[in-house]
Amino acid sequence: MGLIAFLKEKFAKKDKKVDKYQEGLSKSRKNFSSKLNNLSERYKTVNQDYFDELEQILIESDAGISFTLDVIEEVLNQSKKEHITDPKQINEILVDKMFVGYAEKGDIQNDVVFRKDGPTVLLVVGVNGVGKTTTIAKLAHRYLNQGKKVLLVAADTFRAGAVEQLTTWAERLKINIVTGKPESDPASVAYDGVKKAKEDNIDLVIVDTAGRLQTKNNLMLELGKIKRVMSKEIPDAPHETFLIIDATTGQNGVVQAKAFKEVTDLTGIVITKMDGTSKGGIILAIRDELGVPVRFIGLGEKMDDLEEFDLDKYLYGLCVENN
Ligand SMILES: Nc1nc2c(ncn2[C@@H]2O[C@H](COP(=O)(O)OP(=O)(O)OP(=O)(O)O)[C@@H](O)[C@H]2O)c(=O)[nH]1
Ligand SMILES: [Mg+2]
Repeated sequence: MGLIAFLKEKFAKKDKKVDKYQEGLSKSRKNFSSKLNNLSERYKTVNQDYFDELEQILIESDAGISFTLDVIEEVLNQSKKEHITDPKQINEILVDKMFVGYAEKGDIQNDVVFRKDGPTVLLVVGVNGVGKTTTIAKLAHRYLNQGKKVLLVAADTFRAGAVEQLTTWAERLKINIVTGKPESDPASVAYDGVKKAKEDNIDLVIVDTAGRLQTKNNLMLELGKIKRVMSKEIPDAPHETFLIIDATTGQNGVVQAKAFKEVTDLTGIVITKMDGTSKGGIILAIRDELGVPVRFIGLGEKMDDLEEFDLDKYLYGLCVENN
């Protein structure tokens, strides 16, 4: 059984979670899956033009040149080997290869990996406006629901309003927050945060950072300093570093991801605003370039609009029309 048939069977009985995915991915699906279907209807058998168009569809979905070329080559090879010329079958092979293309690039992991003793520290990084603070609130909400003690740390001391924004979320979530004075050193706030987390027996400390665009060198220095001071209180902190990428920024998101990966050890990616893009292939491009697992995706502005990234649901949402 091909992957499309498998996914249809798996998700035929709609549960709420799948629906949320499907709803959030509807713009991307319209763009990708309808083009795919349209293509297979225009051709009786596949030829080079067919593969060129297929390639174009993937690139237009922001799956990235390198991922696209690899996947198309795989499809081409399999179709030759098995003498497959039916466009519908080719499209099925394509989805199989997209699955493998993501899966083989590295680990698959969603939830924060909690330490057995002492607080787990999660550092959240990303450029301006991508959704860091909102994602932090969503993650706090998720882990509070799982019975964890969560502390927020507003190490974004750069932008006026940033501290208030996180404080408002902390109030809504009814949890504590550690803040510093405006323009104070982000590292000193981060230090105060992990210190308090130890004192209060916190399970998860989430550290918000400034999204200002800076040179690679400055970014490296700032993140390096934050890490250094935190690890004075909690060895190996941060245990997780999530990079937040805005799906609507397209290939620019890939450029950001590469830049951050060069200056810091990322353990996960969160792709936000998936609900606002028709180019959901961005997840494939980022995975291809970084190998880091996409841990969660943002599907809206509300506290519970965060879902674990699930490759099956994602491909079903992207590739299967009328689901
Ligand atoms: N539709 C949608 N909007 C989102 C999502 N995540 C965040 N947003 C919105 O994006 C905007 C920016 O979010 P913030 O959380 O303030 O982004 P930030 O990265 O903290 O921004 P800076 O602190 O200025 O760098 C807000 O209006 C959020 O509501 C999402 O998954 N979907
Ligand atoms: Mg922010």
